Formats: sequence, C-alpha cells, structure tokens
Amino acid sequence: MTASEAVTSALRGQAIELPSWAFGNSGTRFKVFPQAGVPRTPQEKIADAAQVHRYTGIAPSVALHIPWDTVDDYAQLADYARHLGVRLGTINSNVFQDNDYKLGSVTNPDPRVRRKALDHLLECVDIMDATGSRDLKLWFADGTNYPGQDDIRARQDRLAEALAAVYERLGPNQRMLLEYKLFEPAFYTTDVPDWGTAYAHCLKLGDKAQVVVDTGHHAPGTNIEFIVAFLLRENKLGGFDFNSRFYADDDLMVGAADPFQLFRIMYEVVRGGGYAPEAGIAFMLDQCHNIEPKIPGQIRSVLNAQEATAKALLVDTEALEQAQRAGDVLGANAVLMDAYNTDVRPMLAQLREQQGLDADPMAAFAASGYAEKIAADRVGGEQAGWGA
Ligand code: LRH
Ligand code: MN
Ligand code: MN
Repeated sequence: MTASEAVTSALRGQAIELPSWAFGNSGTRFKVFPQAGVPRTPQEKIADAAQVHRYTGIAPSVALHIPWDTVDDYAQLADYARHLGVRLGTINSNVFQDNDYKLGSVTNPDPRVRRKALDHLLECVDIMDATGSRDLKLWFADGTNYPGQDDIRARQDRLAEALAAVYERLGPNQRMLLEYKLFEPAFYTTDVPDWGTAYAHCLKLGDKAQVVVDTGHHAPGTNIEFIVAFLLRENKLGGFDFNSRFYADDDLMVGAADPFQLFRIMYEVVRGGGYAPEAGIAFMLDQCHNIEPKIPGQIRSVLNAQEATAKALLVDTEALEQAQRAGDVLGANAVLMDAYNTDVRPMLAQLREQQGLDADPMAAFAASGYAEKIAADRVGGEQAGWGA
C-alpha cells in the first residue's frame, strides 16, 4: 500500500458521532431563534442525523441525551435508527435541568437529591442495555458560586461515591466517560473542572472509566493537544466532544474557530494510536446551531473534522522523526506545516465519489429538497430537545 492509499483507507473508516440535540432549536441565554422544520421527536432528530450520514458517509451514529430523548421503548428506537442506516451511540445523562439540582446533583449536600441523581445515571445504563450503546457520558453542572458555600472536599467524596456506584453497574462492554468543564453554570468551584480531576477519578475507578475532552471546556490558551497526548499515553482518553470556541463554551462548529488547533489535536490522536478503531476513542460532536441551519451545520462540521483528520494522516512521520532526532527545529515544524497546508479537499471529493457519494455533500443536501420537506411536514407540536 502506498502512503496515500494508507491515508484514504484510514479515512474510509472514520466515524463521527452526531448529537441529537444539535438538530433541535437552541439559542443563547437571551433568545432561542426557532427554525422551520426542527424535529419534534427523538425519531425526527435521528432522521435528520441520518441525512448527515447519507451525504458524508462518516457519521454513522447518533448520541442521545436523557431525558431530552425519552421514549417508551429504546430497543425500538435503536431498530428505527438502524432502519435509517445509522445506530444509537453514546447515552448522555442529564442531571442539571431539574429544580432539585440547584445546589448540585451527585455532589448535592442533600442525600435525597444525590439519590435521585444517581438513580438517573443508573437508569441511563438500563437504556444503554436496551440500545446496545457502549458509552455513558457523564457531565455534571455541579459546583458552587461562593467561597464557603459548601465543603469542596466533601463534594469530591460524594462525587467519588456516585461514580463508583455507576461503575459497578456497567456491563462488561460498557464504559463511562467523565467530562470536565472549567466553569459554567458554577462560577466559583466546579466539581470536575479539568482533565486532572477527571483523570484521578477515572484512574481509581478502573479501565472502564475514561476521560472525555470537550474542546470548548478549557481556559483560553490551554494546549488541548498536550492533554490528548498525555491521556492517550495513559490509556485514559475515552473520547471527544468536538466544537469550536472563541470565548467560553460557545458550541460553534468544530474547525470553524481554529482549524489549526483541530489539526494539532488530530495529529496527536494519530500519533498516539487513537485513530485505530481498536483504540475505542469516541469522536463526537457537541454543538448547537443557533443561527445557521442545523443539518448543513452538522454536515459542515463533519467535513471540517474529516479535513483535519486527512491532514493529520498526511504528516510524513518518518521525515518528522528524522528532523526531531537531528534537533532540526525548523525542519520538524515544516514537516507538520506541510501537511496542514495541503489542500485535501480534492482528495476527499475523490474519495466520496469512489464510495458512491456526491463529491460535494453540502450542495447535494441543499439540492435534495429535504430541508423544504421537513419545513412543510413538521408543523405543530412542540420541538424536542433543550428544555423539552
Ligand atoms: C456541557 C456539555 C455536556 C452536556 C452538553 C449538552 O456544557 O458540553 O456535554 O451534556 O453540553
Ligand atoms: Mn460536551
Ligand atoms: Mn459544553
């Protein structure tokens, strides 16, 4: 196999998971702008996600958020997804939207609220059993706003207790992915604020507990690719929530704010063996499309991730190692930049054509009439998703 055949064959196997919540109406604290045709049910969200896969060929699974995507029969929902050519992926728990969680969920000082939160997490594992999902994604809005508000250390104890109970409940092929976030909604302390905290908890729990890196959840200037390299080396990188940020947790399209950062992250993934399917890394999007149309927004995001991956795979590793060994600072940097500066779009268009897909997924979706059809069909009813 030539080097370029190896790159295209690796790209054929790419899989990016879509968030069901990207398809519903979303907005800012100030306003949610409704769009015509947004899904009213989890089934309609899956149908929209299936469109993204149909045109890109590399988005074969959809993540659910519970209770935003609550249905009576999850096995039936999994069948429905299969029938549309996709499958259900990660189950995202939600212990942040009930009034009970004002002072936290699993770290709440009130044992009743902690029990309620834990029951929800365990119910999410029941759902995974029904959907056949491998991963449970845990993100906690827990934290405090004022110094002295609660005991920081006791909250870590409560967190560890809840995580251990969930870990115990996991099946042999299931994992829990712990997501960290620097701040928001808590502004003084956050109970899982960074990768180190997530890593320490996961290390104690065992192999089925892994860290998930949401690219929007760091302080400005954080070197995310270093975190990726470190976690991969320790076998503790479970996956990504990809999105772009300019300021905080902006949830913009991945690769929009800083495509070079995305390339650097993907390079470390490839370098650390994380791109191989056996590594089990979940590559997920976690985004909201507040002002742009949602299905095209997801297609654009998947293509951005694909372009960054292609460039990362194109790095001439032999030349890079040689330059690094020789202490050739500029030469090594040039090898990396050569890959980044390659226009991979013609190669990806060709790859799509070989796979029987349209060379231009954005144009093909726009021409399909799907957006017009859902705008006409989906009238009435409440939109599903945030706050549903
Ligand atoms: C939190 C977060 C987490 C949630 C999602 C909706 O900011 O990134 O992954 O589950 O947003
Ligand atoms: Mn996230
Ligand atoms: Mn987030």
